[in-house]
Amino acid sequence: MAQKRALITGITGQDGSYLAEFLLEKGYKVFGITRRTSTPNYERIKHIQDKIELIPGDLLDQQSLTSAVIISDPDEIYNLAAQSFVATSWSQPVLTGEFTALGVTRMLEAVRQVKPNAKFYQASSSEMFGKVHETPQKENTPFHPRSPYGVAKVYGHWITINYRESYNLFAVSGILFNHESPRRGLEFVTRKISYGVAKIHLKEADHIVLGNLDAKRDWGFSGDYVGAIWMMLQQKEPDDYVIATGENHSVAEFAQEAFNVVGIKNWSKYVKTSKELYRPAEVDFLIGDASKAKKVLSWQPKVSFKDLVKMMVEADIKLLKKNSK
Ligand code: NAP
Ligand code: G4F
Repeated sequence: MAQKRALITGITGQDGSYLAEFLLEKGYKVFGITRRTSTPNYERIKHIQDKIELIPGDLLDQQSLTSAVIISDPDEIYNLAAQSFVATSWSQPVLTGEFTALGVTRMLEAVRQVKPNAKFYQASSSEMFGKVHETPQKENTPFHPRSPYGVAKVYGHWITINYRESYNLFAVSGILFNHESPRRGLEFVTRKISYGVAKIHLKEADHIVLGNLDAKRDWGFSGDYVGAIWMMLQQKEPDDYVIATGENHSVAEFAQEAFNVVGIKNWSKYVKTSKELYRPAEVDFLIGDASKAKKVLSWQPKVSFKDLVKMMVEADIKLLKKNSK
């Protein structure tokens, strides 16, 4: 059988790096789109860089996306690239719309024009549920986004379904709840906490400043979630799936568990809060129902909340020790 070919946008990001590893293990030829930066940003993929092919491109530039599809001639396309930080979407709402909403249409146009029989995955988000209309949230729960990011993701979700219905593309959307790892960006709350706790443990800092400690999220492990993404493209019929653990925890609980890893029980002594980190409109409570993915894709998460927190704190302690040498 011919070697399968995959094109990943957002390959330098958290999920892109785990997905590239996953596909290489399955024997794929992996291509990734990277945008031009003055300093290369390949930290998450440097261990596999000699095994993948990087193609320059940007979600803002139709021509580069079309060229990337021509060059890679993919069987499967994973559209993971986005302006993915919710807080930034209020300070850069137009850019967020260009990347996270219209960027999806640009990718779909490239697929439609160059390789309409390729399978296409869109990275949709539980942020689309926002001010939740039902609990737990599933595939047909109404959307009520609470940020320019969430609004852009709703557009990306529906344009994917629209291209499926208009042009008969195999285009699917994965509605993924929060997923984390030691490769998570430092601005997201879980990594901010794991990195902060590691610094406090190594006596490089004495506190962390956070925003809303009461928000609850359904946190899973990114390494588990890329398997579900791949499974969606292996189905006979295109369809959309919620991917989640079915368990949620508050930011305070995450912090408590992280301090617990380094033996600190009175965790609140080390956490300050700042109103400046509160969002103009908050998503208070997310918890997903992934029973469709369990039934159809035979997917379920492997890493528990406790193990995820431990993995992240231990990785940050190791990283800080290495950097101080
Ligand atoms: P991430 O770590 O922030 O990675 C985002 C990727 O997008 C990076 O590779 C980034 O490249 C790339 N990118 C951004 N703007 C671009 C542009 N204009 N042109 C080309 N590439 C661009 O995000 P992630 O956590 O891996 O998430 C992957 C996707 O899943 C995103 O679409 C996110 O919105 C969505 N999602 C994530 C979660 C989650 O909990 N992680 C949950 C639901 C949905 P640079 O390295 O150059 O910045
Ligand atoms: O870690 P966060 O920034 O992630 P958020 O907003 O849930 O978004 C992530 O998950 C989405 C899936 O639901 C993805 F689509 C999206 O791309 C991204 O990966 O914030 C989580 C919660 C929020 O309620 C926030 O208000 O933590 C609260 N929080 C409290 N203190 C904080 C902080 N968030 C950040 N980033 N930094 C804080 O200091």
